[in-house]
Amino acid sequence: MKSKDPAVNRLIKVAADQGIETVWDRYEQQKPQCGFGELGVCCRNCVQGPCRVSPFADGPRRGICGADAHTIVARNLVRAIAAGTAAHSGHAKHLAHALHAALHGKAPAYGVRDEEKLKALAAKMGINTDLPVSELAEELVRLALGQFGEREGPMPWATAVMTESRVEKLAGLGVLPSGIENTISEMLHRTHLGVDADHVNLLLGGISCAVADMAGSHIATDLADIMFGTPKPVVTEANFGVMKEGSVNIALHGHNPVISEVLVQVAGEMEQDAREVGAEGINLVGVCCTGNEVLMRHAIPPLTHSISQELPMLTGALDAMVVDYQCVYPALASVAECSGTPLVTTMDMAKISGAVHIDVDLEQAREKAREIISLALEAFKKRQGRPTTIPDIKSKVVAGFSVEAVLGALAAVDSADPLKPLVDNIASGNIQGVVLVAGCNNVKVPQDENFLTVAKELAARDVLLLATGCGAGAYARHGLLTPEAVGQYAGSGLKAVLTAIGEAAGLGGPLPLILHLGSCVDNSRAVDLAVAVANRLGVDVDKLPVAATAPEFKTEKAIAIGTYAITLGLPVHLGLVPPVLGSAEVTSLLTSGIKDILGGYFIVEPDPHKGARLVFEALQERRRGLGLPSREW
Ligand code: BF8
Ligand code: SF4
Repeated sequence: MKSKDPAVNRLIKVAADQGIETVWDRYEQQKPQCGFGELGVCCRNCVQGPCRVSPFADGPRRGICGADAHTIVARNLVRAIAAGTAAHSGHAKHLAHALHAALHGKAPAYGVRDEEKLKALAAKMGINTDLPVSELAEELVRLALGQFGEREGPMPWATAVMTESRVEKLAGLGVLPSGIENTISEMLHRTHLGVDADHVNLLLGGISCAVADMAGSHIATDLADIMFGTPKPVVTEANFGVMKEGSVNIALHGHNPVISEVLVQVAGEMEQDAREVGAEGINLVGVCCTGNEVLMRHAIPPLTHSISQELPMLTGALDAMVVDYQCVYPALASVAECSGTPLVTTMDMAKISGAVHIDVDLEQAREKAREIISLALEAFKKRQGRPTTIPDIKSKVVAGFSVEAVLGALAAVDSADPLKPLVDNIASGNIQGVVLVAGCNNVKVPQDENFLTVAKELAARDVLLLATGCGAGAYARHGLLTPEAVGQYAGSGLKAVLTAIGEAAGLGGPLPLILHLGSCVDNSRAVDLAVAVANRLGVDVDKLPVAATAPEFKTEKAIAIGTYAITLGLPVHLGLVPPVLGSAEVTSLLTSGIKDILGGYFIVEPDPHKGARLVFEALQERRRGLGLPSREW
């Protein structure tokens, strides 16, 4: 089985019937995958290599320069964290540049849309909030851009978002980053041939880089909220059934809302143009994290996620796939060629050969968006009279749970102390703990299977679930982001709490079973919630019954996020084995030794039932530590 999503399976069959290759075919072609790579013991960091260290006694124990398995595994891991950090923080920097350009009259499509968030954030960062909005925004952007290069002293976007005791702990370990890009650069330096050859020291460097990743992700969330609005609960539908044969269907894919926000605005203005080509209208749909961004702020329906991204074109009804960057498979260009759907790349740093490239620069963003949508209108005209295959499968979705929205709902129960209902219910055991389900789909796992299993196991045991990224997308497509799913899957305690909060907040029923916090940079929202609860209780995050799981993770970004989560003190379950087993020392440090240092640690368990159980037991250990009643699995 390739996917648990019936719509995806139907389109995989269409691909097979048409002889179009997909990610699942290419995975088969790659088998057997290289065992050295899987263990993390392959090094290509210089041209004397590639070297690989053998896990067997009779094979080579060191690379040509003498690097041992521990060094090679740690170097590879740390490079992955650095790459993930570069991706999240590059995304943040684009937002900062867009806001900066807007403030200087050079990006007319952009500006400050959420003054309240701007003021709240400025206050958190120690900026005088009496300034007029434009000056306040200017100060904040300057501070944000100042997080990237080398700076004196720690970064406020790292220290202001953690508990004080965590800041002290990380300062004591010497792992507070001195600037996001400075830290990324240092990790590339340290992993060059002949620099850092102490795996513990390398991993500490990786932890510092992961803190930089958290800061970069946080900047991305904060600036997107300020520029485009802080999400509030929205209701829509997900999966292929949201495509409309008679409309101009445009998929927005990638990560950065800088491009997609303008497309949303301009599409709204071009409805009449669509009718003139015989369409009922323009139907925007989302893929991956750009899809999450526009879902959270504009209720744009999420279509599909991660490994199934090639399939929308096979419906014969997609009129453009517009991509920005990250997690965009190059394979889309070949499918576009077969299906005739325009694939449009929009950023000069992320082109795909075979795609149409229209650079959506800040100065002319609206004009460029118009050009892109016009391409889709042309494609719509051309496809008239051709058959389409749109799987008629869709689920209701309730999304849009920013921290502000969550606190807003809780405030309906206790306006003086919004966190009290949450904390009280955790203490009583109605809620056994809180688990963030994050990360990607991975072709090595039947799509969504681990996500579904982990959520059902934990919800039945009264664990409150939060989701981001393609994990949230999986839950959207399977109907778990709904109040209806509460009746079906929640344990009695969780059900009572979600119902009481939902009713107090005027929703006329429970909150959804799982709260969709947003894209992967929006894991920063989960950090804020955990830190708020920790501060409310006067303990550090590593004492809370809070954990994370990435049951189908794939990317370097996911590795960076997992590492910052353990750095904050969370147990983090991984549903695939990361490439570290080639070093017993690195493996044992990440899964147990580090617990004594940070409180957080990785739990690696590919079986999702067992993974859920281990996460639940980690929550129970924390509950016992706080003197709260605990439960057996
Ligand atoms: O940033 S969950 S496959 S789309 S990396 Fe990518 Fe993974 Fe999806 Fe979003 Ni996150
Ligand atoms: Fe081999 Fe060392 Fe070069 Fe890596 S850095 S490829 S282990 S010689």
